[in-house]
Amino acid sequence: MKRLLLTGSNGFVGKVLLEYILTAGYQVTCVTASPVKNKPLSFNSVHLDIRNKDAVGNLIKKVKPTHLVHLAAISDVASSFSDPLLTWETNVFGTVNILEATKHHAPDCFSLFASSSEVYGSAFKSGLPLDEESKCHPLNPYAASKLAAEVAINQYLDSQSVQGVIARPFNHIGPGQSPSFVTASFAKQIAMIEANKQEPVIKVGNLEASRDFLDVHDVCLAYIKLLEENSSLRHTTYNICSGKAYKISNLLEIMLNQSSESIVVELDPLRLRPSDIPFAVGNNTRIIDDIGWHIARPIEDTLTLLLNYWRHSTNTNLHDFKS
Ligand code: A2R
Ligand code: GDD
Repeated sequence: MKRLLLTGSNGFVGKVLLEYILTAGYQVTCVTASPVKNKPLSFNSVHLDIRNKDAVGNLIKKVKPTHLVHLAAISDVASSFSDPLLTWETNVFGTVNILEATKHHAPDCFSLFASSSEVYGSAFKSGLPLDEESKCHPLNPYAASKLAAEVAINQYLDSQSVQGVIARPFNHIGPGQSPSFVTASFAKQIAMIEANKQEPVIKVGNLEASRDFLDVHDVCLAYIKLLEENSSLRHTTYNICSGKAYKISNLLEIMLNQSSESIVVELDPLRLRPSDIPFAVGNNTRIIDDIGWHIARPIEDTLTLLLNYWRHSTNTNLHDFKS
């Protein structure tokens, strides 16, 4: 029986990935930071703090996973600036706790570690799509902590017999993402305007930046493929990206065109960042060549789904996220 431990299962990606993991036939144990209210029947759920070495060790000793996906993290740049210590403790020491426990209690386990395209940082200033060999120059505590975690992971993979792979996903979006991220923010505001809950003015930050956007489902399908085809992987680090640059102003235009409201676009200086990477696009040759992953969902379709999700949420007051 394939036993999979999933950390961060309550997060944006975790909720989507869990469905794919269950469909793929794994017996799943989810790790959440806070207790789960309604105990599910289809998987086990445990709440613990990954910074707690003993709790992580005891869980891995008990479950003895054959596969592990480590998503739990402080995952946004703003939080990493406001609480860098928590970011480093969670993203680096939390990951080391998992590596240590796996090494001792589940030596045959194959682990997938979610890193981030943010690790490339100022290397993006080359203006070229970056591949996995590009030198990383992180520009914020989140990115630096993820790169430090990668250094630790690589050391365990190279010399301590731990088995695994590092994924570097680029911007992934979809329903369920916090509106602190750009496309969810735009979708929420348009939905609020349509529901007469916001004046017809959409507040935006830097519209000139370009990013490599992916549907969260395509990222999760890459994770599943990396897990399932782990014995044929030729590398330890994989970009998950489209290779295409999407300008933020173009995404906004696509979304505004889907609304019948007449909406004014207003620059909100608070949404501008002290330093913003103008162009962040990845090279996906490695993951295509090695496991044949490809993008199945055009980003335009994801934007439509996102907008409809926020229209539904706004009308039913399902969410109290701030934009
Ligand atoms: O704050 P919660 O209860 O929602 O839990 C978050 C969980 N988490 C932790 N779990 C256990 N012990 C901790 N000390 C701890 N700190 C945070 O990680 C949350 O459910 C999850 C992360 O979910 P999101 O913030 O929604 O991130 P997302 O977008 O799902 O990204 C998944 C991964 C992250 O490692 C990113 O850095 C990477 O993909 O790119
Ligand atoms: N959040 C936000 N809100 N960003 C805006 C806005 C706005 O109203 N208007 C323009 N932007 C611009 C930002 O300045 C940035 O250039 C771009 O939109 C994308 O911003 P985010 O969606 O916040 O994502 P990010 O690129 O900073 O980082 C995200 O993606 C990385 C790669 O997946 C984060 O999710 C990282 O944690 C992740 O690693």
